[in-house]
Amino acid sequence: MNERDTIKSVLDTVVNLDIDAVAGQVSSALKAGADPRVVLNDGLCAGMRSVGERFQAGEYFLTELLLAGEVMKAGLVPLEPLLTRTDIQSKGTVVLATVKGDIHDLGKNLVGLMLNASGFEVIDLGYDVAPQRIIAAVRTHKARIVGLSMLLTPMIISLRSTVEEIAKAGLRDQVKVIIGGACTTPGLAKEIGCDGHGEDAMAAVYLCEKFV
Ligand code: B1M
Repeated sequence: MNERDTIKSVLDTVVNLDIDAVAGQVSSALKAGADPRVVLNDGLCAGMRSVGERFQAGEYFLTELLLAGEVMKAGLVPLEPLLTRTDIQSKGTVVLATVKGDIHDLGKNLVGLMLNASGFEVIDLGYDVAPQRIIAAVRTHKARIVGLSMLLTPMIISLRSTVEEIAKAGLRDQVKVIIGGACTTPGLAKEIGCDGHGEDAMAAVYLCEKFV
């Protein structure tokens, strides 16, 4: 199989929810010479988008969404060491969280992984995170950037109130706030007073590099 076919196999494995095969398919793609970031974006992430489309079409249900999350995690195992670098000086601290009310964390975790690989200290607060925890972490770690992830349209309220709380705490001049995740847009970022929007994990890294 050529490189492209192996990446397509990774995508298919995710869509078929084949948790036993996914790590092997990722390794085959890497052995065929594929760039780890391409395996991630065009294989694992594209597969997850396809799972989401099936869920929306009523072909997949919550059980399949849960399993897809586990398949993604299993597929990341051979990729993670290739996406992580430890030999660079810190570029500053980023506090990362999925907003209150939202438990999707795979995309946020990828953003954290890529930021870390690019030399940022990442304080990952996890998912369903209340604004006050974010504010406390910014103060404790003297963070320069807050990264907020959000995948559920109803949680735009939560995203907006997190940005407002950061401002009320008097930290808005101290930190840049960036957002990302399915259903966020550059327009939304502007509307709620953020400094930027990342389409994917690499875009988040480029934004953070711009800010430091
Ligand atoms: Co849910 N879910 N889910 N889900 N889920 C979506 C988001 C959905 C679009 C599916 C669909 O209907 N097509 C839909 C949301 C619709 C909407 O509101 N617009 C949805 C729904 C409805 C739900 C529930 C409400 C279902 C239910 O209970 N009936 C429920 C909500 C629970 C809650 O949060 N309160 C729910 C639950 C779940 C699971 C827990 C089962 C599971 C998550 C497991 C986990 O995260 N640990 C899950 C999954 C897996 C999905 C889909 C299929 C895949 C998400 C994912 O992990 N993608 C998703 C469909 C979709 O997104 N199209 C869906 C892979 C990941 C790497 O990509 O997160 O987009 P993503 O991150 C990308 C970019 O967005 C970006 O970079 C990442 C890498 O490129 N990015 C950032 C993300 N954060 C960023 C931050 C940045 C910058 C970039 O800066 C800070």
